Amino acid sequence: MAHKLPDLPYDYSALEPAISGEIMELHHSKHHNTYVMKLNEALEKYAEAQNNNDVSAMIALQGAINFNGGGHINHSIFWTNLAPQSQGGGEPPSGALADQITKVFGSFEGLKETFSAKTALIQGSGWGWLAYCKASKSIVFKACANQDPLEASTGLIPLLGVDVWEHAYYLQYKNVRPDYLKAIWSIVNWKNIEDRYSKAII
Ligand code: MN3
Repeated sequence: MAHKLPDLPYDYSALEPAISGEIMELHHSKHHNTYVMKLNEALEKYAEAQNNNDVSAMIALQGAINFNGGGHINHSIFWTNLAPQSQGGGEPPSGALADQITKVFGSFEGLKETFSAKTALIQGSGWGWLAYCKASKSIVFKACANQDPLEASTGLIPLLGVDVWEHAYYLQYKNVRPDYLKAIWSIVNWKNIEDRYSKAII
């Protein structure tokens, strides 16, 4: 069963001006699609290695599965974490999640400031995450390098992921990652994050 590139729940240009249509089209149809294709290739080889009982070959494929599988998982979350303003993008969270944000970060503004500042500092390529920690029953910020998938790497449950690979912003924001991180709050789909939070806390 091959993995497939999921459709975006909005048009490529629907997140403008925060993220340009050009970036969204390349990011989804080229970058994410490549992760999906390479994940499928790696999983085919993995199945072959399993058939041959070739443990060495299976181990050698772990890196490709982590990178491309992580890329597929991360982007699939990211697209649904965003929404055009006409579909609620940028509207602040409410209910239990809003209460949790105030408890942990002082306020919604405090969360945005902390998240943006820590994500801006990620060296090289990676992702900033707002996550749920089952052990502490609390939301936390976590940075991940490359395409390391949050839950498989840390046990934390992903709520909001922001991609800070240069392909996510460079065509529009050049080297100024903080400007991208400031603009993205105008298109964050807090309804999606509330849904993820309500499932995570069960
Ligand atoms: Mn990306």
